[in-house]
Amino acid sequence: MAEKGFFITFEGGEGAGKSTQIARLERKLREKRYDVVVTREPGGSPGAEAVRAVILSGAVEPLGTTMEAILFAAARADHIEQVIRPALERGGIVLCDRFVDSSRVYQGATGDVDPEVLAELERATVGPFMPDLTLVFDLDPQIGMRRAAARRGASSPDRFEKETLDMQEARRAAFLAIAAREPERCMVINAAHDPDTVEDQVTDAVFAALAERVARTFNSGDL
Ligand code: T5A
Repeated sequence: MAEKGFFITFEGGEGAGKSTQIARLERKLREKRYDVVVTREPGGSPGAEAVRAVILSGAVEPLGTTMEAILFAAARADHIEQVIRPALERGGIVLCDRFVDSSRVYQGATGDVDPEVLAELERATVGPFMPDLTLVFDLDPQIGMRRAAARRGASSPDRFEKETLDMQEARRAAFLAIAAREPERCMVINAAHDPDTVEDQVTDAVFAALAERVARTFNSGDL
């Protein structure tokens, strides 16, 4: 979308290693003097973080998945306006842990929210702010849930971590389906490898996409 900045999202199931790789990529980009903004969903702005606490506590669950989808979308609208849009407009690189594909998968594919409602929410909130690159972290959910449980320690699982293995398998398939449908935006990362090997895949994908952006901008005469 934003021809000035560059918007990268990280998607996938629970415990796939997104946060770990975002921290590594942030370091690498800063070393190269890029203006980097690291953020996450749900959350990322004060208003959206307040919504995050309510959703992940499970307090909204009894109101149904459509209400959850509306709240995720409301949080996203605030996050875009407060954090993502300003960073992209000044030419920064935004690294966002989850974004609209998580709504498509968690609330749509496995949440039974009417696809037309989801599409309308997406149109009203995301609009032109679709990511330039989405890295889909693909991992066997059994491994992901084990990793998430190890990281969580004694604290209790959140609203979505509690769900069944079948549900997590369906989400894995739904993320892969998005990647297959939108290959120009999405790149699948094999998240089963050790962190250094995953980092190599992420680095290659991101720097190739950045180089492609520079080449396109140069060819268009905007430089
Ligand atoms: N949600 C979100 C929706 O339903 N709809 C939406 O629209 C949005 C935006 C958010 C929840 O909200 C839902 C989806 C989620 O369920 P969250 O707390 O933000 O929840 O959690 P997640 O995004 O799911 O992130 P996690 O923290 O569970 O996983 P990460 O970030 O993918 O994994 P990470 O890096 O924290 O790693 C987990 C553990 O594994 C280790 C790490 O050290 C850590 O201990 N690890 C590895 N171990 C072995 N090999 C590797 N390669 C490893 N990489 C990391």
